[in-house]
Amino acid sequence: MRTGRRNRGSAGPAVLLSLLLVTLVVATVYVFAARLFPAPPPITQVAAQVDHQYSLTLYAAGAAFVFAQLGLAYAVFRFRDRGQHAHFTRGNVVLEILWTCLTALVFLVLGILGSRVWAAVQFSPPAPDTIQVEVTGTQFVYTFRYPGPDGKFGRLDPALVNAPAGNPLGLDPNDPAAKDDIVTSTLTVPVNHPVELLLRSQDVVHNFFVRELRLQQDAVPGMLIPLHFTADRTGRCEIVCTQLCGLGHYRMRSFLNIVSESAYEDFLKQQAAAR
Ligand SMILES: [Cu+2]
Repeated sequence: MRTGRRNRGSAGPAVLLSLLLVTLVVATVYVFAARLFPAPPPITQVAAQVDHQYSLTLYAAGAAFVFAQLGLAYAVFRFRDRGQHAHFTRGNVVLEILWTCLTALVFLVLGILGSRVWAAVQFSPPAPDTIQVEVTGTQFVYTFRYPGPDGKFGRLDPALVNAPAGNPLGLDPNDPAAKDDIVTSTLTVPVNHPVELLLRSQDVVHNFFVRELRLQQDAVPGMLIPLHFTADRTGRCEIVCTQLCGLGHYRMRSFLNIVSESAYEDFLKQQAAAR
């Protein structure tokens, strides 16, 4: 009878694999705990709520990840081949039900908490004194339009779009409401003042993303998508496009300047004078 040492598996591979798993867990936890790639500080109340929600999700998912991977490392080592007979198990129904319900519960709670933050952006109407700015994505630039002193956006005609001639949006010169519209290549807004962006696209799907706002929204051709925020500090943030919108996608970016109320008024006057 061939039994004993010759059939017994070596402990080496099991030990190595367990150690590899433990090392990966430690390295992953370190990357997050040491904040190696921190996000810039949030500049709106909603952004701070998003961060809080993100931390909750990260802690819940992180705990599950650590337990699952350490459990795996333990199982690999503990149940390695020692020449014993393999065991067949049909599992444990009670345990299966328990951890399925537990996982569902974690998902539900995180989902319900997160939906409140999401709804604060998507479902709440902007305040009455909100400043509206239209944001147009075009391969591969952003163009911003302010309605001007009349508070009305003028008519756009796709047939009139001519960026080299200084009319990137196709403003209709025959529409009186279009006469005072201000078109810029960067976005300037006042601090502590609600702003509503109206996102549109001239060609393909783009995505408006500002890390400091924790806001990311697709701009879809044929749709006007509103997005509102109130920045609580002045500064300059990068606006990027996060949809792979073509070969020049990598250079599609602009800036969001958050300035004081008086600097904002000056900005509007300057732009109006430059028209
Ligand atoms: Cu784009």
